Amino acid sequence: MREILSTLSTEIQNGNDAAVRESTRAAIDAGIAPAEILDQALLPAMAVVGDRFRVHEIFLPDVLLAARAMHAAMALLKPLLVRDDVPPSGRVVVGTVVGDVHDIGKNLVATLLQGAGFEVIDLGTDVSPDRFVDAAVDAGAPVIGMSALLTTTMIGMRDVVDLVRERGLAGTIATIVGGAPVTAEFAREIGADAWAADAPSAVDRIRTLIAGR
Ligand code: B1M
Repeated sequence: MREILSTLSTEIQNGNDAAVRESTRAAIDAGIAPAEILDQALLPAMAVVGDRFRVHEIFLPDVLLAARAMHAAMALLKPLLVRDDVPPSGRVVVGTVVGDVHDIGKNLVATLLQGAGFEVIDLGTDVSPDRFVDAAVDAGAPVIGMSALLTTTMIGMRDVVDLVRERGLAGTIATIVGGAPVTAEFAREIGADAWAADAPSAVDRIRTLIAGR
C-alpha cells in the first residue's frame, strides 16, 4: 500500500499526469482513503517540488507539469471527497487574491468545504477585493475565504478585510485567510477573523465562523 503512495508522489514530482491518473486509480482501488492519498502522496510531492524549485534544481515548466499532474489526481479524488446528498451548511466565497494564480490549495479548501456540505462560490484566481466582497453580498455568503501563495500577494488580503469594514459589513461577513506564507500572526495583524494552516482546519474554522453569525 505504501508503495503505491510513494510511486504516486514520485510521478507527481516528475509531472507525469498519465501515470498519476493510473496510480491514483490504483490507490483508490486498493481502498486507501482519499484523505490519506492527499496527505501521504499529493501534498508532500508538491512540497518537494517547491523545495527543488527554490534551489534551482528544477524550473518553472517542471513546476507547471507537477501542478497539472496534481490536478489530474485531484479530479479523481474530488468525487470521493464531495458528497452531494447533504443539505448545504452555509455559503462560502473562496478565491486566490489578486496577482496570484496558485489555485491548488484553494481548490482543496473548496473541495473539502463541499464535502462538508457547504455551498461554495469559487471565484478562481487573481480575485480583486471588489469581486470578493460583491460576490459575498450578492450570494448572501457570511464568509469570504482567501488564499495566497506569494509573499508579494498576501498583502492583498488586507485590502479585502478593509473593504468589508469600509462597506459596513464586518458584522455580517467574516474573513478567513490561508496559504503557505500566511501565518496566524499575519491574519491577526490585518484584522482577518480567522486563519487556517490547512484545508481541513479551514473547514473547522469556517463552521465556527458561520455558527457565530
Ligand atoms: Co509558484 N511559487 N510561482 N507556481 N509554486 C511557490 C508558492 C514558491 C514558494 C516556490 C518556491 O520558490 N519555493 C514561490 C513563492 C515564494 C514567495 O513568495 N516567498 C513561488 C513563485 C516564486 C512563483 C512565481 C513567481 C515563479 C515565477 O514566475 N518566477 C510564479 C508566480 C505566478 C503568480 O501567481 N503570479 C509561480 C507560478 C507557479 C505555477 C503557475 C507554475 C504553479 C501554480 C499552478 C497552480 O496552482 N495551478 C506553481 C506552484 C505549483 C508552486 C508550488 C511548487 C506548489 C504550490 C502548491 O500547489 N502546493 C509552491 C511551493 C510550495 O508551496 N511549497 C510555489 C500544494 C497546495 C496544496 O498547498 O497552496 O500551500 P498550498 O495549500 C495548503 C495550505 O497553504 C492551506 O491548505 C493547503 C493544505 O491543505 N491553504 C489554505 C491554502 N489556501 C488556504 C486558504 C484557507 C486556509 C488554508 O482559508 C481560506
